[in-house]
Amino acid sequence: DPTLQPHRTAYHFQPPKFWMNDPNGPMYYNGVYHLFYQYNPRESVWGDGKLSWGHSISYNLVDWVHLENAINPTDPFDINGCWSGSATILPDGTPAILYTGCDPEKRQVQNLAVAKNASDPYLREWIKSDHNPLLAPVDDIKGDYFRDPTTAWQGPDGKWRLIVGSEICGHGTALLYHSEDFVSWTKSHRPLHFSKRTKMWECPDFYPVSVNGTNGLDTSVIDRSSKHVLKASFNDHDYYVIGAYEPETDAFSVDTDFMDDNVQLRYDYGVFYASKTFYDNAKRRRILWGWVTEADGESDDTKKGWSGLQSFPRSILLDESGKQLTQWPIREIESLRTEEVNIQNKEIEGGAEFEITGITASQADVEVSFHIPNLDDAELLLREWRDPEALCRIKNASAGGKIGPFGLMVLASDNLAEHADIFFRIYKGNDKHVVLMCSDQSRSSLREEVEKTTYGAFIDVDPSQNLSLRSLIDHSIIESFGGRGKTCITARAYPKVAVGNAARLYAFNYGTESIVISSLSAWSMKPAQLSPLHERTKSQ
Ligand code: DQQ
Repeated sequence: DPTLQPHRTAYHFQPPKFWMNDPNGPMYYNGVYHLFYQYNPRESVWGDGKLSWGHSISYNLVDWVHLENAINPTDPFDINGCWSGSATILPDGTPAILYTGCDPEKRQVQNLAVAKNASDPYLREWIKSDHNPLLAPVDDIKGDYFRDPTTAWQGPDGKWRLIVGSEICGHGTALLYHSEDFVSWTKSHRPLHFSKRTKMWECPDFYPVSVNGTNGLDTSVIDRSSKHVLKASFNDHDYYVIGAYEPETDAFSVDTDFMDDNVQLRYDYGVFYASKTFYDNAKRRRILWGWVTEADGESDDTKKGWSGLQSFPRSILLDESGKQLTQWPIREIESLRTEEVNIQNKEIEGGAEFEITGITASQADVEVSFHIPNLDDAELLLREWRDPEALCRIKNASAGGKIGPFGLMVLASDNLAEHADIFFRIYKGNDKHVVLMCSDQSRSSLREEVEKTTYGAFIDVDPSQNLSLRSLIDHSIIESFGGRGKTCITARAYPKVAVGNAARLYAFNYGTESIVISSLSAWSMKPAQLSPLHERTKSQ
């Protein structure tokens, strides 16, 4: 009932109820997409961590059928929780899951489970290996710093490789293991990578990306012209580095390292954590899922009966520059679009806003492209404004400027007592213009007890070209993509008034210089179908 559940999403993945965190083992197998996830089947909080792997399947990555849990904490090697892990499809076609188990002493170990019956289209049953645990924390690995195995990849020698997140001597580390048979694994003396500038790495991910290509690459692909991405989750964010991987020696040399003084790359500059990619060989793309946590309180989550979303799946590619990734909602999302409004070549004068009507603003997909007629008068970027998030907090949407703030006001009430703002500001830097993207939730709810964080990042684009923004709005989540997916910011908002049909959408420009909307398209979104298996078979 939407009046009782105004913040439940319509097309972002959620289980029917209770707590969900990290996406686990996403894969495409025999025509079916699988998503597993960290799931507490008892309540809407992470609680004691005795989590299961929830399991849902889909034919289009939009509509989902919820199945029974795939893995539950029932054995000594996972009795205190079945934690995050990844899927690998073995050469004989067997889907295999490697996951972290928490043992009776709360030590973290790595376990294997395989699909009981690979010809069951839904892969409902999973058998844990008799050899579990496969990996235990030995030597300098601490028992509580050893988790989240990746999808394994095969080297030219035919051996499997995988990495596990860890912290060794206080440094975030991707431990590297080798195996001939997927069951017995040996730790390499040299980790794949580590960083003295970070602590524990959670949920590492490691995969090839093609240079100048429009397709994704399967995890084991060895292509001398490709680059590799290493992602690690720490400090509440998913950071990545790009580098060159040599499969013969397992040497990985990064272009710029984690927490570099000048460049720090993140998948998303808002709420987005413990993400994982998989290769979709049906459509030859690499797809990214990320956990988007709640920003309301635990008691709200208990009252709502649920907590946690997954981001809408994004396809992920290396940007033309080779220096960063770009992300874009997978095109299947377009099947949910219904009523559409279009605006072309509309000037927004400084200090103006206008409402975009004709769609359901609480459940929408909005794409807009701005043209900036005159860049000459851009304000100077001051030296002390190095931190984009801090700059977005000081220069929020109500702080006037010259070129910007301009952008969208979403989940807005009709008197603008509530609104979340996604906007740009253009500055003059040392040798070029600097584009700032902000997602400001500070006025997103009249409720006081919810977090209303403001996020921000610079986008590496040339503002003399059109500047684009896409926002996926879904009741309590706003996923925004600036510069065609160069900078992504996901935010949560819990409006009190601007819910359901009361929500409005505006475009605004509170700078002094005029801005032109070269084009804007906005769509109402149909709800995705998310249902348990038995309901689905009833209605078919
Ligand atoms: N969540 C899992 C861990 C992982 C963490 C436990 C990241 O495996 O390190 O629920 O959110």
